[in-house]
Amino acid sequence: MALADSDRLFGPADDVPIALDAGAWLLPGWAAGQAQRWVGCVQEVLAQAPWRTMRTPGGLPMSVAMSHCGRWGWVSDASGYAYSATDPHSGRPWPAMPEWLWEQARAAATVAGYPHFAPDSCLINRYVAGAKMSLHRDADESDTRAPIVSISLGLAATFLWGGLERSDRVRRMQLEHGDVLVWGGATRLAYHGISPLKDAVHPLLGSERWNLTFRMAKAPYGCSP
Ligand code: MD3
Ligand code: FE
Repeated sequence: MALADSDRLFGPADDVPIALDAGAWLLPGWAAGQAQRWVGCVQEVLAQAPWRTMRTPGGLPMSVAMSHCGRWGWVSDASGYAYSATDPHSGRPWPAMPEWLWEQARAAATVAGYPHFAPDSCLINRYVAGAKMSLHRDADESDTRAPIVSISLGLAATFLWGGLERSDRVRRMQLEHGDVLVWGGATRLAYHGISPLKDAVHPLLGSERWNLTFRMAKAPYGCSP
């Protein structure tokens, strides 16, 4: 999010989460210092599961390209949305989640007050100019007591943040390179989306924005490591 350093009570390197709402926390720029390593991990995954665009159940191609790692990958096709243990493109299991990614997601969740976060799914989204994500809820996970941890890399985007009803007022906020957000509690089932990405150039990712979302797709929250 666009916070000037002078607006921060603590420097960006501190593990001090900012409360956005009940259960929702922002760690501004938390991933920026090791962005190279995040990118390297994503590239490792992409070598096994390349970017692809899926179709909505209605048959429209999505503008966001996706890949996955971890045990479960989110898939969308004519039969609906589901978590799948295999990549429909290769027929093989999804690439394993690099251990470093798992640890980072877990550390971010712990800082935000969710110490039992043990993600079994990581969705990787790629936005190019014009790509967007319409207002939706993430409700395909089996235990929504677990938060979702999201990491933004590359170009900044306008995040649309609504309420529990589709008709609720929508707030806008900028998600910047390195921002980490933890969505739990009452916000876990809030409507949200991304405005069409503006054309620009980022030093690390060029004309792209990547977003990683770590989830507990199937595991119950609270009894894991
Ligand atoms: C708020 N991705 O993949 S990340 C998605 O930037 C998704 O690619 C967006 O929405 C992106 O489902 C937004 C931030 C995010 C993720 C999950 C949430 C915000 C959330 C779940 C509940 C509330
Ligand atoms: Fe979402």
